[in-house]
Amino acid sequence: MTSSAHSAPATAAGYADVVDLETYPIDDLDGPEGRALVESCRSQLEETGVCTLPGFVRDEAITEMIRIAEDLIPRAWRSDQRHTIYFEPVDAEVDPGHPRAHTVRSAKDGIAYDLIPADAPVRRMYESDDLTRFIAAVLGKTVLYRSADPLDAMQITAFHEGQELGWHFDNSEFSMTLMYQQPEAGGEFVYVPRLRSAEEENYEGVRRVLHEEDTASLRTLPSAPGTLAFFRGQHALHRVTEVQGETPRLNTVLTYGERPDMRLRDLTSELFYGRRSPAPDAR
Ligand SMILES: O=C(O)CCC(=O)C(=O)O
Ligand SMILES: [Fe+2]
Repeated sequence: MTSSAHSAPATAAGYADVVDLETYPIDDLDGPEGRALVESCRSQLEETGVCTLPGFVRDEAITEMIRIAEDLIPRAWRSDQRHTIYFEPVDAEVDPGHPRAHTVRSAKDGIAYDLIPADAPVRRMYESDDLTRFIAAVLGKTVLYRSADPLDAMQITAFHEGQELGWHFDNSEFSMTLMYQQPEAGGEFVYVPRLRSAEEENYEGVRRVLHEEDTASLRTLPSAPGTLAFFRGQHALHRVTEVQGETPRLNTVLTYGERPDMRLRDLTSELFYGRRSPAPDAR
């Protein structure tokens, strides 16, 4: 369905050692079990805005990804900055307690796609058209493309002790995450389902969450290593709490879009990876 200059050609066999295809037959979506899988993900997503698939990636592949991540951590880009929950500049027109004036801290180590070896298990899975087709089917989309960004399409994030991701709404409609390793404490993915909608920003509800006046609406996403999660982050406020202890939280965000040429803006790229993506014609 999709291909791009930096992707290896995908074959069905290319990731069979990575995904538990008995439980999650993404290589046979038209078969009865494949159809049931898509149906069950769609209804989970519909009801809660989240769908988690525990054990989607096999233990051996997870162990290998942790080894690869640890090897690459010295080359990761460390970012630590404040931003608004909308990733827009602070609104100078509103009063300081308003969500549009509120800033949060995000601090993480980003390992860019172009550093991840071509034969890394999860890279082979990401670059298979079967996975892209499965995600499109769950989301009810007729076309879906892997991101064309050579740094951001599939990255690994490490959160070490003291690092965190502040409250935010995603710019993209949904994201796919895959957990490799959880820390000893903290590093929890906390979210508030449907806090805003396309029609209603619900600033008062958002303000109450940011100022800890509303804690009853908070949910924590269970994500043991190997769990693939679908998350609609555009309308659900979410964060990753500060990591405690020596073991880093390691995961991957898989990026997709409805256009084949999706790339980060230079500023975002500099922020998260410390460099700009090479121009398409330079690759
Ligand atoms: O690391 C996670 O679990 C979520 C990351 C996230 O929310 C994001 O990258 O926007
Ligand atoms: Fe997010």
